[in-house]
Amino acid sequence: MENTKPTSLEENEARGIAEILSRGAANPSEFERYFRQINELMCYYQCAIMEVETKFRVLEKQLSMHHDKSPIDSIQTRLKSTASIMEKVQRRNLDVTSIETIEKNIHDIAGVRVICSFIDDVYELAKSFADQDDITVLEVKDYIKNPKPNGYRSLHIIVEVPIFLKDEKRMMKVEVQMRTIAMEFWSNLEHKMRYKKSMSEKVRRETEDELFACAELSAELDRRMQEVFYIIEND
Ligand code: 0O2
Repeated sequence: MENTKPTSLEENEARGIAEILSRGAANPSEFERYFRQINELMCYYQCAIMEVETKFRVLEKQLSMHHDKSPIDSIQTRLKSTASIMEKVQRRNLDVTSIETIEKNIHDIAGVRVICSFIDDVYELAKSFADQDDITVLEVKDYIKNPKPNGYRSLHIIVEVPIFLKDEKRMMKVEVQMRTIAMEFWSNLEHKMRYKKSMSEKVRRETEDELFACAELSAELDRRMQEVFYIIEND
């Protein structure tokens, strides 16, 4: 393992991967091949993120020209860390040493989050995006129409998008999360609580109840703000 020299991966991530792979007793040359392949794969996912972000930027440009307002508040992108990809692959009892298995089974390595002011903007943009002829929709989870039991709301779309490399076209999976500013506000706070390890069970339960109540209030706010918007628009 000491002979293995990872190239662009973060040192501690590389060490984590090496540690996981070592359980499968891979030899140094296999490590090197693996690091090279996973770096390459991450680079392709980064390209797919750029493609999807550009598609939303183009839609934003066109729609803001016509409606005199931007339907998009912000776009966030993230590439899942290799350490958390490994962790997810292991959790599902899949083979961490197989790049093909990772690519086939982990759908949220590339993530694009589109945050809109209004719910109708979320659906309008989602439709325009999904209807593009180089986009293949693999899965839609509508947590706006069907919120999670904890109150989580967001529209998730897993798509395949082509990236054009020097000599090949490659289809890459991207998870697109679309939500309103209010949903994003809620989700960030809930995420913070989820990763807080020191909370007592009692406080956690109370906080979850409070967060659920906030999610309902926030959904009501989204509905009413949408109505106010239409009143202003049509007056
Ligand atoms: P992170 O750190 O944001 O990447 P899967 O991803 O398919 O294994 P699942 O639950 O079937 O798992 O997918 P789902 O429901 O589409 O959720 C995937 C992502 O949505 C999560 O990624 C979160 O980003 C977000 N999400 C889903 N449920 C919640 C929730 O209850 N609260 C918050 N704050 N976010 C949620 P990760 O990998 O869990 O996390």
